[in-house]
Amino acid sequence: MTSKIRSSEITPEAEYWSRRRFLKTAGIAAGAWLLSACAPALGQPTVSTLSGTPTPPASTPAAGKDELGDAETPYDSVTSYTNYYEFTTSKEAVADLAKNFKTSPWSVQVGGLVNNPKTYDLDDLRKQFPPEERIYRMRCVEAWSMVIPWLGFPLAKLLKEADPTSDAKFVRFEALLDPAQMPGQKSPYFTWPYVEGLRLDEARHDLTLMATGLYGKDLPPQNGAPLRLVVPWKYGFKSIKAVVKIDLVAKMPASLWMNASPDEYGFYANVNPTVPHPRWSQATERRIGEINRRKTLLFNGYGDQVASLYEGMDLRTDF
Ligand SMILES: Nc1nc2c(c(=O)[nH]1)N[C@H]1C(S)=C(S)[C@@H](COP(=O)(O)O)O[C@H]1N2
Ligand SMILES: [Mo]
Repeated sequence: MTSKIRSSEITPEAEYWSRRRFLKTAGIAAGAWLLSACAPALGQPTVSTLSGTPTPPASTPAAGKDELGDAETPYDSVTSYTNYYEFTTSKEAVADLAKNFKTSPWSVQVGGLVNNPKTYDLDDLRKQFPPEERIYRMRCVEAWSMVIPWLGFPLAKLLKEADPTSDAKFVRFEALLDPAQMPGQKSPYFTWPYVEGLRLDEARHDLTLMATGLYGKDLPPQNGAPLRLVVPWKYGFKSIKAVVKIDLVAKMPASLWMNASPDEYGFYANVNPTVPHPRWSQATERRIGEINRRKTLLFNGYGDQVASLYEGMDLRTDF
């Protein structure tokens, strides 16, 4: 059953529900649809895959919204379309490859230029810093985006306890290195483990979250269980998954992506529609589940809260 609906006739809500139903019923075909929807080089997806006149199932709660009124991306999409190069470069294949990933026991080593270095057991960390819900937009550098309701705690709380010394200027994050569990780490194209970094003031910003869950549940492995960073005003690759080490350092750390391709991926990686990626524009994005592209917002729409961090900087050279 297909119908030729022009995209102008599809309300966002109707599209949301048909998309949701589509994902549930279409199995692997949904992955193929998403791929064409998200790869910048490929064309627009056709709407002929959508069924007409969707009716929401009564048992499903209405989707929440972020502070701009954007609807949360359905759970199925958030958890089935993920970037996680430790497993594979195929976004649709991560969830299955990661399904047996061992997330317990898990410890996180906090150290470097701090007065209180400590290795935390994840269960203790979760008890000490109870999770709060934050609905954030996630904008991948590949020009697709989602709205995700995270559970987590502000990194600032953990940093306060670690007590950085006056020499500490940056925070360096390291993900798990375990090629036996993570087959993508056999790829010689990247310098494993995955590393990311923030300036100390960015790391202390209240928006910067250490996430342990999404949609009210524990993080699934493909989304970075049991602990990942979320920095909503930066491109998604900054939000490192499966964090095992957090170090305060004096010098700007080199990330996996800076090592792989320094002209394409800078340290700051603030979402910026006026600074194109060398191979594609960043002016617009595809919100997963929507037909038409959206304009990308400076700092992913969080400018009121974070622009002051970058006063006096040239965001074109410090990209
Ligand atoms: N360890 C690790 N973290 C990672 C990645 C990765 O490959 N490995 N991919 C990044 C990229 S490119 C994006 S867009 C986000 C995606 O997060 P999500 O899959 O939970 O939406 O995770 C980021 N964190
Ligand atoms: Mo990404």
